[in-house]
Amino acid sequence: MKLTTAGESHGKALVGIIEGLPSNLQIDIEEINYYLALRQSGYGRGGRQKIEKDSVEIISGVRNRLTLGSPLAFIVKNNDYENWREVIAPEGCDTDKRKLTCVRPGHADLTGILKYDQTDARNILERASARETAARVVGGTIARQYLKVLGVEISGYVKSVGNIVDPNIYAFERLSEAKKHSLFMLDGEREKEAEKFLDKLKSEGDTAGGVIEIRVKGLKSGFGSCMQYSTKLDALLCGAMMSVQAIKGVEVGLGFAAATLAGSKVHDEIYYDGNYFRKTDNAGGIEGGMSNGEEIILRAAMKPIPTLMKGLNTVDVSTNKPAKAAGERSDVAAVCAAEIILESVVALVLADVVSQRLGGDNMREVAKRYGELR
Ligand code: EPS
Repeated sequence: MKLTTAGESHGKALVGIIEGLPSNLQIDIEEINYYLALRQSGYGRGGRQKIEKDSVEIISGVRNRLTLGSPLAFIVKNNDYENWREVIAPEGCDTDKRKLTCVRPGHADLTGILKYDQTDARNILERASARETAARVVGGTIARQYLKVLGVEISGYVKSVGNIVDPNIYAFERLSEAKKHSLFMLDGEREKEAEKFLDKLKSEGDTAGGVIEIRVKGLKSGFGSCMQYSTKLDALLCGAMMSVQAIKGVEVGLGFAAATLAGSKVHDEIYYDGNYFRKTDNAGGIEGGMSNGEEIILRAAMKPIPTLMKGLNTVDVSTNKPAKAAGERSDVAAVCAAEIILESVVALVLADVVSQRLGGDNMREVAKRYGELR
């Protein structure tokens, strides 16, 4: 199962095509719109989110809310296009307007204009922008609906904003509460502290990142493979998480902390009571590149957003003179958006490995084959 996306940040729309969906999967459009709205939410978002009210329009592959087994195509319109038409329209526009030459450190601007032989970083940033992730949330929610039929659920929360860290460990069942919080944090006191921290950064024209934890419950053992490096489940999940804009680090289970401990404190000992089980899950549900049936635990570190209202030192590439980087409007933090996007890309990877292992042209076959697994 594969998702391809297209679309620029201020273009007409974001577009996606999902190939490899079996027939007769029930598509819940309200749920897709719910996750699209969540991706736009969260304390610290900028003015753009007041302009957009994302909702999906399915173009093909679904009839009467059931997939047909054909490619599923969809669009998410950009309301802001009306304000940008004269700057960006494919049919012809004024490319001298809204030119961006004071390239932003930390963004794709400089390397992109050199690589693609451009003089205006708008031709780069429009696609590099995290606006693209709305399409991944649509695809990810459809993948989530496929997984849910098999009893696989994905959830998560924000573990830290800047250096305000929630050290608590939560049961999977509690994680869904996070979506009701302003920063998707489960610790109310720390969340208030984080809001104040973001207010201060906003007044200074600065930005922040954070750490997001994603968990998966209900995936049976044996997804992914130890037989070829390119099919290892942890590699696929970490690669997908790193592909989300601004993600700079990922870990599985104990992750980096495992490197500081003795082996006897790290590896999850094995017991049998009719079924194999563990008393700990330091491996984060993945051993040898395969799911081991325990909860999958993933964390991602998001860097601070690279568009700063105060503008970092840079070079104006039209003159090569020192300048302040462009900063028209910006989110102060987008950790809630990242949480939803990370859940979505995890869903896409898992739906893909499940469909590779089980095949199945229709959902009845998929569910039967999954049910027969040990
Ligand atoms: C982004 C810059 C901002 C963000 C945008 C990502 O957009 P604008 O330049 O229009 O103010 O709001 O994210 C979204 C539009 C979105 O929907 O997530 C960037 O440079 O990456």
